[in-house]
Amino acid sequence: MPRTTTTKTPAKKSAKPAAPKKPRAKKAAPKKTVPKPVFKTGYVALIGRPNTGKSTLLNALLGQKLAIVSDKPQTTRISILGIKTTDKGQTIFVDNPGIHKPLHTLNKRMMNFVYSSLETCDVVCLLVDATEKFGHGDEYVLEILGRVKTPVFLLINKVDIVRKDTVLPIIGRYKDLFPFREIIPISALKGINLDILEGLLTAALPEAEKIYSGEEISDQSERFLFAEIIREKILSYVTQELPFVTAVYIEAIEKKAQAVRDCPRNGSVPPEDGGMKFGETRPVTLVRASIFVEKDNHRKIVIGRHGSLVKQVGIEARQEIAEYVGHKVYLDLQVRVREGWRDSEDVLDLIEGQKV
Ligand SMILES: Nc1nc2c(ncn2[C@@H]2O[C@H](COP(=O)(O)OP(=O)(O)OP(=O)(O)O)[C@@H](O)[C@H]2O)c(=O)[nH]1
Ligand SMILES: [Mg+2]
Repeated sequence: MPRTTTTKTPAKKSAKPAAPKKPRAKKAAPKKTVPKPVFKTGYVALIGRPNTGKSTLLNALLGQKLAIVSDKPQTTRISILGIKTTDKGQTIFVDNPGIHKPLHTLNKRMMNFVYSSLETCDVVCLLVDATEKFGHGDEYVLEILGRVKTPVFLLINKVDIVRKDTVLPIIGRYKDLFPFREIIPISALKGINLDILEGLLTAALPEAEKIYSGEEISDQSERFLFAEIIREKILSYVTQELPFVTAVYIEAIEKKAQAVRDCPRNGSVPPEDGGMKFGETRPVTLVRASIFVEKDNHRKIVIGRHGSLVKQVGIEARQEIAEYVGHKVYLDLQVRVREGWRDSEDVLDLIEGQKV
């Protein structure tokens, strides 16, 4: 790491023996003033090329899954806040879409999230992938950072899967290209050096009162989270252009009380209704969602053979949503063609509107 730590050396003792102290007149004891603990608050923008691990890092720093993750580029489309409050401060991490050259209106909007995050943050964390070669995309990112006035930390991510001797040359290259405040090799997935990162970030933030209450951890709605969970499951099964042309829109969420009426033969209540009596009610959540694709052949792929793909997506998404709400969930998924939705302001407004 290029960071150098300075340790204070104790002041040299004088060779002369100290003169005996004269007795002093008694003074009134000064009032003890307890220094107010310093509280640091601010926004930290997580930026970088697609797939460098920004969302993985957000989840690791917050200790829970807030953002979806996939091995496909451009997974994150809308910025998400992860708010971490401790007795030392409140760090508001902003997970952003990956920096790329935008071709569609969707991508221009994604890049606008990055630009506004760079304008409003107190510290920027630029994530780079230690397993990837430096290229034009990285030059483009540094060009954008050239316009930023705030301190920039370079986080060399995924060091858990590279040889140790590959990290130093990466540091050397980046050091010559940009005046980074800190350079830290990390692994978002394995939690390597994240405590060091957090300490340095808190130190770099301004002294300020908290912005969000201590209980808030994110700015995303339940509706947006459900849409993202469904999209994450789709991303894990599709390839080629499919990840880019798929969007999820939650049509409706209904919370209901359902009676426990399915009486199994042995007379005991079903396991998910444990502790309940027949006739009692349990909460259930009904989610109706549309999966948008651009063409009919996309629709066929997402549905899969005899509906197998969308069924599997449904099973996995339902399970995760049920874990989140803590009770039974019914999920209805429909795959619909919305030609050119990536350039339709109306559809994009609809999808983005789910976040609030
Ligand atoms: N081995 C390893 N893999 C990682 C690490 N961090 C992230 N990944 C993987 O890298 C892939 C991309 O991770 P994401 O967190 O979705 O990346 P992102 O930067 O948010 O991507 P976009 O949203 O597309 O910009 C996933 O397969 C992660 O599991 C890491 O520290 N080590
Ligand atoms: Mg992401």
